Amino acid sequence: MKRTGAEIILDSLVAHGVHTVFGYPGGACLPLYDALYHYQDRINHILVRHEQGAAFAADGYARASADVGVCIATSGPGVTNLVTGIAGAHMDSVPVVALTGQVPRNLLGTDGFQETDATGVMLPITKHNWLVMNAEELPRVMEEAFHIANTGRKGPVQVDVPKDVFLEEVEFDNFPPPNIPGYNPDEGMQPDPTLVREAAEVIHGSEKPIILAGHGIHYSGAYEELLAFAEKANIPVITTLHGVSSFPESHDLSFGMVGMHGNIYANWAVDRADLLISLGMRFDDRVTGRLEDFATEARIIHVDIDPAEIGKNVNTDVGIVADLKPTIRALIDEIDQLDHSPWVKQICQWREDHPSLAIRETEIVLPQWVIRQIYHITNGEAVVVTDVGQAQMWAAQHFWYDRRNTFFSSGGLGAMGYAFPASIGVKYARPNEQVWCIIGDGGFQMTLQDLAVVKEHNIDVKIAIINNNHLGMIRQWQTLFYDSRFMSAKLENPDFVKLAEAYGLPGLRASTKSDVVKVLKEAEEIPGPVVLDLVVDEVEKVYPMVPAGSSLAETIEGDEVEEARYA
Ligand SMILES: Cc1ncc(C[n+]2csc(CCOP(=O)(O)OP(=O)(O)O)c2C)c(N)n1
Repeated sequence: MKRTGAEIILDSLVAHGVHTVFGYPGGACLPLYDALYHYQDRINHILVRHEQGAAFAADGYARASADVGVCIATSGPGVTNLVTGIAGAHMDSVPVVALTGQVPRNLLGTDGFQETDATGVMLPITKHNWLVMNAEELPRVMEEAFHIANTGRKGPVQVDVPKDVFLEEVEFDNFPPPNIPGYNPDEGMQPDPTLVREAAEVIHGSEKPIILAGHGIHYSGAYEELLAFAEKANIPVITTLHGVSSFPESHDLSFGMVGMHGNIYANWAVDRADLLISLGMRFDDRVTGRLEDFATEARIIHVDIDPAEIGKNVNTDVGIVADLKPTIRALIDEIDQLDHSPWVKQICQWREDHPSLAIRETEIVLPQWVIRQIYHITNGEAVVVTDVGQAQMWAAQHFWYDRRNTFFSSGGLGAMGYAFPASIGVKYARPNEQVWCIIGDGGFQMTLQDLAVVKEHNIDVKIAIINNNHLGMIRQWQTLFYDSRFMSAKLENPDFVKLAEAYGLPGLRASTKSDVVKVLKEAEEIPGPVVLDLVVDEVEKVYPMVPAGSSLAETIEGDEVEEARYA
């Protein structure tokens, strides 16, 4: 059968169950858009208002589903606009296929109009990429693209296609199964039984163990296993930022998040543990604090799908390269029913004495209090997508996640502007769930143009701007580490309510506690997107905090000056 390059690409999307893609057209990919015209019954194309939003939305879609997210951009500025989103997906191991148009083959290398070395630009931030010089290659390349993106340690890939290759007609029968020499990720990869026995022995010898749960729990879907393992071994569970919502936070063994803004008792527990069982996490510096002083008394069992992670940042006593699900199952079989109640009690005592998540009683609207209200008003059932900065950390700390895979954030890259477009992708992946975008006034202004998108498609995303009229995290760092020399931390903001209205959306503002509760309730009742301008205290800081370069043991809880202000 004769098919054009563009048709082969779209057939591939359909074959992979992709029903929604996020993109922006341009000259080099117009033939792909022309083909899309005929696929509208099978593929829903969401026209974002900036390509960065397409990459973020594809990322959100992928994280919230078990599928690959797809974004489309044209050559030159289109592809360079994708870069931040793709870099974020790469850092956070999110499966995304970026389809990019390229100048026609005869113009390659001539500095043609809108020519960029797109595969060169994307090379370090994709798991793999291809410049497809012949439409005959497309069936193989598309299969490989989906396969590589969504297997092993997942990640973004890019397929760069010259304009005339989209148009080229070739004989096409079917998509060949991927066959990539040297790339054989074994899905459901079983752990080495000897290593599992070794790990079990180490666990049996430990008195103060901690489970550190990371992003890998979500990717492996190892929720039941994590729960059963923690309960059988009676081991406290502490998560990384990406591990949030992998273990029910109301569970007796849950002690929340570790790291730069982790709970002080969680940080102390990791600091003083004699064993860390690290599951699908990568010892990022935001987790470990000063590496030399990280968990110095602990032996380390590290399970990860990516062999490159074992021993990368910390020395490992038992390193297991495998899928978490079968590995945790094997560990459950191998260990005895254990009792670590003195250790659990000790951490509970720290929590009682140092309640990191307690919120001060104040007249003024504290941002963390607002997050808690969102939790209550949604009955804890919202899917939360956060941006980057203070609001991100408060959302991770003060919304309690009992439901699986309900917290999404730009963790590794920490890209402001992520949350709003990503929440659009999340909503397409989970149409029946309430999606809340929690974002700072700074971050919202990076990608707010997609208000047009949520209006156009009536995408029911609640946008909660935690508005402190500042780049809050910058102000916090300038206060703490630059003697309060505030440089470019204050924001002159637009009227977000009028802005919402200009886009044809409801906008609600609240600057008192009672109004916050009122507008959150109103937002819940509106069957569609809403912009909430939640005006909060301008100077509140995120605590606890491990100052950059300090160790987890040096976590600070708050400062007396702050406490005195509210006394
Ligand atoms: C694209 C990008 N630029 C700059 C930064 C550095 N940065 C981290 S947090 C932050 C302030 C965020 O301010 P806002 O979005 O208002 O959120 P807040 O911290 O006030 O909650 C900045 C500038 C970043 N993370 N991403």
